[in-house]
Amino acid sequence: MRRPADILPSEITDPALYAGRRRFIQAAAAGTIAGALGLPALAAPAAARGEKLPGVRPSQWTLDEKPTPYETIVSYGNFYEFGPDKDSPGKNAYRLRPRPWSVLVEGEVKKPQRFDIEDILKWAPLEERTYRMRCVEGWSMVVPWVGFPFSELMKRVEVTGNAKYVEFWSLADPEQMPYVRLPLLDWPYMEGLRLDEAMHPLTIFAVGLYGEVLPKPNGAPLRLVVPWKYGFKGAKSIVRIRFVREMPRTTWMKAGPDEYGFYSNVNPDVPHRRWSQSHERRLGEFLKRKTLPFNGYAEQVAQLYAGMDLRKFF
Ligand SMILES: Nc1nc2c(c(=O)[nH]1)N[C@H]1C(S)=C(S)[C@@H](COP(=O)(O)O)O[C@H]1N2
Ligand SMILES: [Mo]
Repeated sequence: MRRPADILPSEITDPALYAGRRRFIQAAAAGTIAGALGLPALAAPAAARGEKLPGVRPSQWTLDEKPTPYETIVSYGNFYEFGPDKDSPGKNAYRLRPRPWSVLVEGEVKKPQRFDIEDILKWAPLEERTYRMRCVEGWSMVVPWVGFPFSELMKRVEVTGNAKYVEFWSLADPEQMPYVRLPLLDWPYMEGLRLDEAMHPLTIFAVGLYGEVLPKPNGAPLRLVVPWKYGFKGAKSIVRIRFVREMPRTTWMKAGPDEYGFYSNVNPDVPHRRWSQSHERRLGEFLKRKTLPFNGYAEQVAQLYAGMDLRKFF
């Protein structure tokens, strides 16, 4: 069958790539696949969709809000390795090759190791986590991620007592990512968390959305998701994780130290240097909404920052 040229290669999936296939068949037989969990039904999608992820369970951490349509999530966003515009990732990320893929975990750990994405998918307890996401630019969406707590990965490498922070490094391959040849940002893209933030149960590594493998524009095959922080904390297409003693100087801190702080908690009371953060536009909606402290997750995360001046530590 001929495929229209506008279908991203990312959406044409070789089933043999996914080691989870056997588990998928077992899960299907047991009736536990995502489809049986009442995932949102979709109108007929415009383009071919990704492969279903097996064994995805519902989560107590999920949000009961209407998800942003799949087409919007994959076609509007930031992924500067593929260009500077909101539609650049949707147009150009077909160049990304998310298989084979591995992630090196090193630094202050007893067992530094390289994880293959196929192996991660075998052991990771995948959950559907519908999260509210807020970009520092003032738009937001609701994304039904599929992912697992980052703490599950931490257990496997045995983080030492010296580790205070963790760095997340994205791929920077000019063959796949044309814009890393330009100095848009200090490549590779790097973000960081304090250790207690990294261990928080809301912090996940996403491997999918809408029950399917993660689309390339959203950071295939795996990316960080921290729902109470601005979207840029969620590094995409991660190849290296390093546990460290010192607070890292992240890509966005280097790009604008007075505009992007290390913490980057969603905070309607602390304006960006060039614009207010008090309101946001949910993609697909006309009227703006009030931005909530910690993006609505204050009850779960505010205690992480007890005693800190959040105007200073923005
Ligand atoms: N490697 C990399 N990760 C990135 C970015 C990027 O440019 N490069 N952009 C960030 C920003 S600013 C946002 S808002 C989110 C948007 O992606 P999403 O819509 O898939 O969450 O990705 C974040 N992660
Ligand atoms: Mo963003």
